[in-house]
Formats: sequence, structure tokens, C-alpha cells
Amino acid sequence: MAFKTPRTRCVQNYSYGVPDYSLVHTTMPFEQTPPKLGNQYEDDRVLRSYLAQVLPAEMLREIEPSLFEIGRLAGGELYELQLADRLNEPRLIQWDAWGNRIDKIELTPLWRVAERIAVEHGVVATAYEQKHGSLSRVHQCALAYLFTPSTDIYSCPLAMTDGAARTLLGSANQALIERAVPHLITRDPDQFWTAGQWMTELTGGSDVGLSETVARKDAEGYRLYGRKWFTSAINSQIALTLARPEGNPPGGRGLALFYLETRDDDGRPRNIEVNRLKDKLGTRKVPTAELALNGTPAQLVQGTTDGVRNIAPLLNITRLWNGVSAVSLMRRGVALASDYARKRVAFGAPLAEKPLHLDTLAGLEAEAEAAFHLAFYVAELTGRSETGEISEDDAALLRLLTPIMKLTTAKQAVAVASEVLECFGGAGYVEDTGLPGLLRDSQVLPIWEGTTNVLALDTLRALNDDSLRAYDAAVTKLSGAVPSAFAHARNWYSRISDRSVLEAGARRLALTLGRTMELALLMNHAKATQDSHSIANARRFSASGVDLIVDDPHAP
Ligand code: MFK
Repeated sequence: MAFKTPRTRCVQNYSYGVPDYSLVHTTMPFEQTPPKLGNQYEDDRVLRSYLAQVLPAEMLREIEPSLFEIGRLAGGELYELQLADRLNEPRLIQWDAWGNRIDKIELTPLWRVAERIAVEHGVVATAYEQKHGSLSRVHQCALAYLFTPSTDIYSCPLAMTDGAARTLLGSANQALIERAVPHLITRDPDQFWTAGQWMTELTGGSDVGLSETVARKDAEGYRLYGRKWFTSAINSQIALTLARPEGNPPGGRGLALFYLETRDDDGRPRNIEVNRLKDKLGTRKVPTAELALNGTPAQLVQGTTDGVRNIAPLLNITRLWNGVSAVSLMRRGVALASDYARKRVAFGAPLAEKPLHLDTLAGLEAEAEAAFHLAFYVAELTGRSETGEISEDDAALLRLLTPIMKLTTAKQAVAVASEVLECFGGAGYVEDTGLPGLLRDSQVLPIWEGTTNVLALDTLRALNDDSLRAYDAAVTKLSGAVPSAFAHARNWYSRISDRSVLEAGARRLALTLGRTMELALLMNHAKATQDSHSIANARRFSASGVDLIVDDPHAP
């Protein structure tokens, strides 16, 4: 806090046009010290204590400089640039001065810097260089987690780039792998390409199988015709997209997965028109567009059918990023609110000395730490799946936990962001503090990459004897006993034979499985490290609504 020396002011009484000296008074102007961020790695107890638990000491020693460096940028230069860039938004320039349709996207200064830093620091590449085998995915997620909150969702193009690299590598399409993957995973900003993931159409939002884009084949190959309705980070050099080869049946199986390059060698769009940018609640730096494909050349990635199944690896990687972004935004909110609580004095003492405010902050910390462990557990499993070191049971567990983790952490992020704003009182509601953006950006997390309900239904798709057994084994091992919430969920699931009752309860089931796994991971971490904060957070989290199952389906 900074207090200024008293000043006298003369107040003009404009109704009479002359100074009114009766209103002269002495004021004590007050300036509130804003919240500050330090090195975001150094200050992050949760990340540091987790990495110390799961990484071999030598690996941690090797990678720590990269984490310190990105933590320094995220709490320093990048954060300052983010605040300065607040009012800037990407621009669509449809025409050049000479009447040519160019559809160029001008990014904001923050995003231009963010791209260079992301590439040079290997925020995607680290997962593919695999210097530390399967744990490279954990390293990469730690970098993404530190980088994300200061870059206004630059994680979106990075997520899709990562997902495209993983999908192409799994496709066995050697020509496309050689052509594109080196650009997607490079550390050289001049060579770097980002990838779009063009799935959403007017007809098929979540129901991708309803997509209307068609693929026509001529002597030179396929060309795509259709309208993509919500395509994020449209400045990408390539995209993976779905289209129905002419003559194919309806539904997801009749779609095929295509690869396309957005511009020709002269930088002209390849028969793609950007009709307009979306006017969104948040993620305002992400240039999300409506596109018309008017005969865009494209190549099949993997067969002429089963597009939905073939794009699933991309979805699962972007869902992991969604979870990592969710925990990173929670972490940012908690860091700012905790710092502010030490600086803001009200009712005679700093907020940090007020029992109720402390209790509120502790609740946020517990949610954030629990969510952190679930997102990084899925990162560990993803890493093992990528290096082929995963057992069949753990592969089934990964398939089940990916949607569960995504939906659980996204809901937590919105709730935490809303409460964080409240921790600042009116300042949390004022745009130039930069705080409202936290809530708006968090609100996208339960929507894109599958809404909560779509992912709850995906949880049902992924639930089977194998995944349930794997979940049971993991959660029981981590907790030391079968958690009562899991026993309740399993019992409910096994009793329900009516599909509509099962679907109606799917969200409660998925959230219960998500929160139960979060608690188990948090308890396991607390026990292994004897970290007093983790112990307190585990206790608090266990009392904050883990079992959400409702037995009577008619009284939810
Ligand atoms: C901050 C970082 C975040 C990154 C931001 C990126 C921004 C990008 C913005 C976007 O693009 S948002 C749009 C994202 N869209 C979605 O996430 C779609 C949401 N809808 C679903 O996920 C539906 O569940 C789905 C479209 C998959 C349902 O389609 P279908 O055709 O009814 O699926 P079906 O027939 O059940 O499954 C087809 C096959 O795919 C099946 O395999 P089989 O052919 O072997 O039987 C499924 O098992 C498989 N499958 C579906 N989802 C899967 C999967 N396999 C693995 N993982 C999955 N997640």
C-alpha cells in the first residue's frame, strides 16, 4: 500500500461557473498496490513438489533451468506484455489495396512474442524430442502450464499443433509425416508451423458426424467444398479437417480425415475464404473464424472413411492441453489473489489475516491442487502411451480418464476464476486490472473440445470392464483403500440398466470419478511428501463434494 501526503484541492462548482471555496477540503489520496507475480516456477509449491515426487532427481536437475526460465518470463516480461496488450485483438484483412482477396490475419504483439518464446522453449517440441522418454510429456506439460496464463490462450494453436503432430505420427502416412511433422515440432521460429483442427460446422457442432463438407476427387486429388463454422487460430499453415468423400454414407464413419495447407507458395489462400472472425465472450486473442472452402486441395491422412475415429488422437491431446490450461489458469488466479490478500487492508487488517478470506483462499488452493494432480496424472499416462510403455489396463485407464479429467478440471477452472474475481471485490470486476479476462477465458474450457455433457457421454463410451477395473486398481492403490465415493459410483453404474437413466446421471458419474481420482492423487502426494499444505488441501478437498451420485434418478 502507498499513502500519499495530504493535498488540498479546490473544487469547481460548475453550476455557478465560479470556484466554490466552501467545498475546499483536505484529502488523503489512497493508492492500492496491485498484485504482483514472481518467478512462476520458483513460486509454485504444487508444481515443484509434484515434479520432485515423480521425476528422477537427475532429470529434474537437467530440466529445471528450462522451468526457471519460462517461469521468469511468465511472471515478468510476458505478464507485463499481456497487461499492455489487453485491448488489442487480431484483425482480419480481407482485401488488399488493389482489390485482391487476401484474408490475412494480423495477430496482436503478445501473440507474436508468445509464438517465438513457445517455439524456442520447446513448449510443443519437448514432448517429441523425448530426451527423458515418457516423462518428456510431463516436462512439456509443465512448460505449457507455466507459459499459458501469460499468453492469452496461445495454448490453443499449440494444443492443435501438438495434436496434429501426434495424429500424423500415428497415421503411418510417411509422406505427410516427412512433410509436416518437422515443422510442427521444431525449435526454430522461422521453420515453425501451427496446425488448425477444423471440425465444427453449422450442422455438426458436437455431433461431428453431421458435417456437410464434401471431398471431390479429380485427376489431381481431392478438393474440399463446405463451410467450417468455428475454426480456431485460423492463422495456421496447415489444418487437419473432416470431409465426406462423394458417395460415402452419412455419419462419422462416412467422413474422412484430411490434411491441407492453407496458403500457396506466394502466400495466397488455397481457395479458402475467411468470412468473418467470431465475436466471442473470451479467448479474444484467438482468431477464430468462419471459413468457406471453395475447392481447397487436401490429402487423405488415413483411409477414405472413419474420420471421427481417426481424428480422435488429436482430440485426446487437445483435451489434455485443456486440462493443463485449466489448472494453469486456476494457479494464476490463486497466485494473484494470495498476493493481493497480503496487500489489501480492509476492516483494520490485511485480508490475509481475515479468517473468512483465508478460508476462501484455502478452498481455492485445494481445488487447484487437486485438479493439478489429475491433469498431470493424465500427462504421465499419455507419455507412457506415446513411448509404447503403457500396459493394456493403463491404456484403458487413459482412455477413460482423458474426458473425465477434461470435464472435471474445466468446471473447476470456471468456479475458481469466478471466486478469484470476488477475492478482489470491485477490482475483480474492472477490466483494466486484467482480472475479468481470467473468467472469460476459463469459460471456454468446458465448451470447446467437447462440452461437459458430450464428455460425460464419452465417459460412458469409454467405461467398460477393463477401464473400470483399471480405475479401481489405480484409485485403490493411491488411496490405500477403495474410496467410498468410488464404491458408490460403481454400485450405481452397475445397477442402472435403463440407458436413459444412465445418460441422465452421466455428468454426476463422470464428476464423481474425476473428483475421487483427484482426491486419491492428492492424498497420495501428501503422504509421499509429507507436505503440510498438501495434507491440509487433501483434508479440505475431501469435504468439498466428491461423491455427487444421486441414487434416486427421479430426484436428482
Ligand atoms: C487450451 C487448449 C485447448 C485446445 C483448444 C483447441 C481449439 C479447437 C477448438 C475446437 O476445435 S472445438 C471442437 C472440438 N470438437 C469436439 O471435441 C467434438 C465433440 N464431440 C465428440 O467428442 C463426440 O463424442 C464425437 C464427435 C466423437 C462423437 O461422434 P460419433 O460419430 O457419434 O462417434 P462414435 O461413432 O461413437 O465413434 C466413432 C469412433 O471414434 C469409435 O471408434 P470405433 O469406430 O472403433 O468404434 C469411437 O470409439 C472413437 N472415439 C470417439 N471419441 C474418441 C474415440 N476414440 C478415442 N478417443 C476418443 N476421445
